[in-house]
Amino acid sequence: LPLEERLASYVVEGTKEGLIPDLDVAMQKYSPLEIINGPLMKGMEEVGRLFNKNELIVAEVLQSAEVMKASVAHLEPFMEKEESSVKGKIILATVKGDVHDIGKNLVEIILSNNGYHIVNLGIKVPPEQLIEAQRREKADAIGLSGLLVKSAQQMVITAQDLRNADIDVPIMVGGAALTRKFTKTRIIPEYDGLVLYAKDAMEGLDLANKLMN
Ligand code: B1M
Repeated sequence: LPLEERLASYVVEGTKEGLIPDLDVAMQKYSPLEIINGPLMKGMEEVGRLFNKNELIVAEVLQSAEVMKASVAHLEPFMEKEESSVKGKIILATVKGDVHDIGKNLVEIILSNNGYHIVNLGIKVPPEQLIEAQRREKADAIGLSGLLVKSAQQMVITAQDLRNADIDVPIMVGGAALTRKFTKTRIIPEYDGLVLYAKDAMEGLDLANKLMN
């Protein structure tokens, strides 16, 4: 198989045998982010498709997630870093009921490589925990991630709870369950602060930079 297809197939097959040497070869041709957003994401999309058709079980999807995480961990030291003073503090969380964290952790890497101090609260984070963290950390923005359809609704609830706790810092939302339209029609009316949608981690960085300026 050509290199790009091999990279996608590590994710689909959930195997790490040969992965690291191939990542190193790929880095002679592509940037770390191009590798993640290209062949590795393509593999993940295929995993999602097969899982949807019941051709993969959760345990196998977990193996694929491990390959994705190992790849990101290997590529991370080679990503471009901006040596700057801290531009701002951002809390990140995957919303209550949702365990998907690969995308959120990618957002953390991109933001922290570009001058942001990140407080990553992890997965299945209930609104109360976010409220407590915001009171403690006084972050400049809160980032919510979610991949399940029900996570979109959970973001609305979270935004309402934050508002009821008198929090109005900008919220950035992202994850496969959402679209740009969602933030316009669903979250904004529920929240006093800005709610911005990022389709991927780089767009998340652009939004953060705009917010801080
Ligand atoms: Co699950 N899963 N999963 N899963 N899983 C999906 C999301 C699904 C679409 C698969 C499918 O059926 N086709 C489906 C959701 C269906 C729906 O709700 N409509 C699904 C399901 C059903 C489930 C379970 C319910 C399965 C079960 O148990 N029966 C279960 C849910 C458990 C729960 O959450 N309570 C479950 C579990 C799992 C695993 C644990 C096995 C594993 C996750 C491991 C982990 O994250 N640690 C897993 C995986 C890997 C997937 C798929 C295959 C891949 C997700 C992924 O990591 N993508 C996924 C199908 C798919 O998306 N193709 C699927 C790579 C990642 C880099 O992309 O997270 O989208 P993503 O992040 C992107 C952008 O969205 C954006 O930036 C990133 C790229 O730069 N982004 C942000 C994300 N967050 C952001 C935040 C921002 C800004 C941008 O600002 C704050």
